[in-house]
Amino acid sequence: FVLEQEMVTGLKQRQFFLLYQPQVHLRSKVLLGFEALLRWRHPRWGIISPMVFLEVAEKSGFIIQLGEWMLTQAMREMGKLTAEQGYYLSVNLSMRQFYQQHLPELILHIAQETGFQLSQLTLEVTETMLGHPEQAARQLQDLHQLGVRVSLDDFGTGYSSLSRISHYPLQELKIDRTFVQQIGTEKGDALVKTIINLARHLDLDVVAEGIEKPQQLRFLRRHYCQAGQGFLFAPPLSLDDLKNLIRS
Ligand code: G
Ligand code: G
Ligand code: MN
Ligand code: NA
Repeated sequence: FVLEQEMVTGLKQRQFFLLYQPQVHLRSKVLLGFEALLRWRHPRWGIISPMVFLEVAEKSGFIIQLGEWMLTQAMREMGKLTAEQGYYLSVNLSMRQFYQQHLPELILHIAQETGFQLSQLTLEVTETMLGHPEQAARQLQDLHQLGVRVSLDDFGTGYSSLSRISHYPLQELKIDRTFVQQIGTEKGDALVKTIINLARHLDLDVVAEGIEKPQQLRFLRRHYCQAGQGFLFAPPLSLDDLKNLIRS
């Protein structure tokens, strides 16, 4: 309850902010876009990870407001960069936010207000979020109509049925970092190869997350994973740091 009150106050007092982690083309290392990652700078508790507060926000329903703020902030901050240079912006949706009835209208409205090109937007949803298959399919269709891309985040860690995944209008699979970390073991190699092949067969782009080691990068390249993100390239960056990186 305290946490919830603090979040409400925090949003009013502009304590939330976004970092952006670069996503690169693995063969050329060309910058493709970035994933927006939410942070909370609390006046007494310091910087708080979304792992700590998202669950509370989701349970209380505050995520709806916070999610709207996040979408607006990300599209406002990134509108110009993405339009001028063709970068993609990825944002994470939470469960409640995804099933919010008016999400497509909301996204359209924010895009119009901020001048953001929706063709440059990728929405990340997790497998767990697709638990209500009919509703999920309808929402994904409506989002698809807007021209946004949809990415299946944390792929392989949930329980989605493969046959269902192949019927959803998805454009991208993200290989969860727990699999990337297992590259170099027999099982890890097999899992990662399988996910890359699955993506290819379903005609989906594939992005590996949590790439930390050159050996992981080599493996992913060798098996034709197109894109990735991770500390090996760059951590989540402030907007200023991101702009400096792009200039350099
Ligand atoms: O950046 P970090 O590793 O701290 O993120 C932790 C988790 O929080 C990740 O699972 C990430 O997907 C999630 N997350 C980060 N930013 C957002 C956001 O804006 N909205 C939602 N729903 N989840 C986010
Ligand atoms: O679940 P999702 O993919 O949205 O989470 C992204 C999270 O991964 C962010 O919290 C980000 O800080 C974290 N992250 C990004 N790069 C790396 C990395 O190379 N290694 C690890 N361990 N975490 C990373
Ligand atoms: Mn993500
Ligand atoms: Na993930």
